[in-house]
Amino acid sequence: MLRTDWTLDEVKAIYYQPVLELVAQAAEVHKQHQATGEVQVCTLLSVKTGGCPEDCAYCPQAARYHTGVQAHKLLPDAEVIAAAQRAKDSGSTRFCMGAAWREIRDNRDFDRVLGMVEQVNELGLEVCCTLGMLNEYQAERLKQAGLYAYNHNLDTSAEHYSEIITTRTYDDRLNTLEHVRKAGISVCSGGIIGLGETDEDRVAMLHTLCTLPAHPESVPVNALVPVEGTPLAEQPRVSVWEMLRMIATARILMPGTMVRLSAGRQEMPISEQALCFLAGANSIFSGEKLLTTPNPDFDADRQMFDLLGLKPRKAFKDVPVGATVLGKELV
Ligand code: SAM
Ligand code: DTB
Ligand code: SF4
Repeated sequence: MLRTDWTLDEVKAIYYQPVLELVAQAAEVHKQHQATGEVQVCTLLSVKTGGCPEDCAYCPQAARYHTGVQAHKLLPDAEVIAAAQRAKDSGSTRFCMGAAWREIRDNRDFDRVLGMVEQVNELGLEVCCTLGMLNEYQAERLKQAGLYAYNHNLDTSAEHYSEIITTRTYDDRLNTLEHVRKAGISVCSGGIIGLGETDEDRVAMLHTLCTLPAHPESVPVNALVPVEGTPLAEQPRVSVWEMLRMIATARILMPGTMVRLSAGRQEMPISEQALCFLAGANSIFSGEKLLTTPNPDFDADRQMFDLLGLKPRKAFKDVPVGATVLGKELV
């Protein structure tokens, strides 16, 4: 039922349908496999900002671009836990800590992040981290500390990757995902559109995601937030039709996965976001900042939920029907 043997032609046939047909098909799959009407509210916190040695062309945190992002070292534990508690009190059920690292290193900072993971987990939140590349042993330590999910995006297609990032390879990315999977941590991996890639690149990225040995439990779809000072600052904003194509195709290919409408909501009217939920998105990031860029706050999102009759989704529900994931009960 959850297919990992999709061919590229099959993915193309889905993706290139007239957009409303595609959305209608995705809405059908969404209804069959997911609790429509529920959207998970997640919150991000940049626990270590800026000064990153990588050259990701979209990223305001790369040291080599001058973006005006206020860099800071790893935040004190108390500050992070207080932010997690505030997120929980505002209705968030997943808390993702991001660090502008190329990779995890076995040092004091990593030990401190492990302590943060433990404490956020104790709050009853799905705790997620995005800390760059990691090895098997580091993934194991995160798992032991209580990490629920790890985010590591493919970002774009293998073909387009070197146009966007030269300081690491697509295979590095895939290896990290393998280590996360092997440690029994829930995999969160998706991409960004609006980087100057073609539709073929978008199709290829979706194909890579849905033919991994197991579907990621979570696939974030980000629209590029163009940031001044980065090489992609002048990229035109992506349209809702492009977001819909990505979200709907992801939903059809990976019916059991949480598809997350991620970066790019700040400029999206509620009507456009509603279409994304119809097409299969069932999660948002809420709170006035993503990692470094503005995002709708909890109040704005609460109003949107009221208007659309959406319910916030409970924690620990991203278990594909018909599969045992992380040893949890099937829903
Ligand atoms: N440094 C780690 C890494 O790259 O894996 C973790 C943090 S990094 C900022 C997490 C993800 O944020 C990136 O993989 C990318 O998909 C997304 N991202 C960063 N800047 C973005 C932007 N301007 N617009 C949309 N998404 C962005
Ligand atoms: C993801 O796919 N999107 C989030 C989360 N995973 C880490 C990050 C979006 C960052 C947008 C740019 C910024 O705020 O710095
Ligand atoms: Fe560094 Fe991550 Fe930004 Fe790339 S996306 S520059 S690795 S913080």
